[in-house]
Amino acid sequence: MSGKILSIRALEVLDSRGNPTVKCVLKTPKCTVSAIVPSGASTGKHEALELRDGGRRYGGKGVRKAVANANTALSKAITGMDCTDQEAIDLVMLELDGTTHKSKLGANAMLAVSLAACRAGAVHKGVPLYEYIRSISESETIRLPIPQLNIINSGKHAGLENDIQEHMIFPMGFKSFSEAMRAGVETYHQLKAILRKKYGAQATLLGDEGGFAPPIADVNERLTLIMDAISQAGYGKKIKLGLDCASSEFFKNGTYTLGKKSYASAELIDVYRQLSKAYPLVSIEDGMAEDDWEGWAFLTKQLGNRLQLVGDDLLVTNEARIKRAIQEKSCNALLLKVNQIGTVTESIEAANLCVAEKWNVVVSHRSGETEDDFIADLVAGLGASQSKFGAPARSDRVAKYNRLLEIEQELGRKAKFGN
Ligand code: 2PG
Ligand code: MG
Repeated sequence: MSGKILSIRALEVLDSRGNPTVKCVLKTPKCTVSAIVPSGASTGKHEALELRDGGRRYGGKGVRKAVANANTALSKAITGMDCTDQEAIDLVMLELDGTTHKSKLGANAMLAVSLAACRAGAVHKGVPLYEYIRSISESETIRLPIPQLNIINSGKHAGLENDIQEHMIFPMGFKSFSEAMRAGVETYHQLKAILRKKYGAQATLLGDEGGFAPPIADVNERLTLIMDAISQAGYGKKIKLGLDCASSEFFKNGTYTLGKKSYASAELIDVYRQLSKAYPLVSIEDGMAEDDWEGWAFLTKQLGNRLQLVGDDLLVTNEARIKRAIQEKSCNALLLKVNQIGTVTESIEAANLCVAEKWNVVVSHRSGETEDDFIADLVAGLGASQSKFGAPARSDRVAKYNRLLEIEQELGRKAKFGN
């Protein structure tokens, strides 16, 4: 049956923070599929534009303009195209927008269409979405990722300033995704028990990504509690640690401020070095701010041989910035967020660029998510070695983990996992 796109219809729906976002429903003769766009809070300033309405409605966060763009200009251009031609669809949208940051039509409008088209493409090819993504990305293999689980939330995701944003566990010493998940979840529950006992039930309230947001100012204390949870859950050396510092959020006028202390780039790198000596830290994301290229190069020179250094706000899933980072040896891993760039094709290109460089690729959610589990198929289809989908709590996060568990079961003994 023809893969001709019969119609696309966009609408305004809500994300996990109760903010408006764009959903797209796409029809072909064979299927009706949909996709919903996520949204960040600690957003990088070089990300593609998330078009919001401004004004009073939803505190300015309405997406009626983006929805209208999808329903008029994009619909007109895309209707009649073949849903199995992802590259052509994305290219038409890019040309129609014509700006570097998708500021005319909005990356949220374009991504909703792009994701929905990809889902329809899989249906028409008669394969699971992850297999379809594997084929269009020409990735070597389907793989289940090591899940980075953000179990203590702070910074913007917990209403705080001048703080490290995410404290993650990396269940690495396991044979399968489901075993890694189980260990991560048991550690999460153990941490909850520890926090409740030590600080009371209030300390177990959750931040935006489902991790706990206890009133503990010191990062050492947080990591020590996580280590206690790992050991009490019985996982000793099998679970490692990672941080997303989201340092663009605490960088101003050339200085980083953590709590009440200020640091130059080199001093902050020393803090990271100390942390990596005191704890089994394997990964630091956004250790330096989005435009501190010098700081990034120094960080990588100092710690890049023993730590995974992930570029999020630095790279914004953008080919040009990734190329510069490769050239300047700024980091050694990519955080891939589809809404930072706005199309499936560009996301795949960003991943492939990094794979060719032997960088790790971490497929990531946003702090504002929905029930859409597209990124689970994306990480598996790209064969990327890691996912970052938050804590194992709240349906907006768990939807992705549940989809990965389903993919693992579907693949059976063929399922590859981790590196
Ligand atoms: C990050 C993300 C996801 P946000 O900084 O990596 O955890 O947060 O979506 O708020 O940018
Ligand atoms: Mg980040």
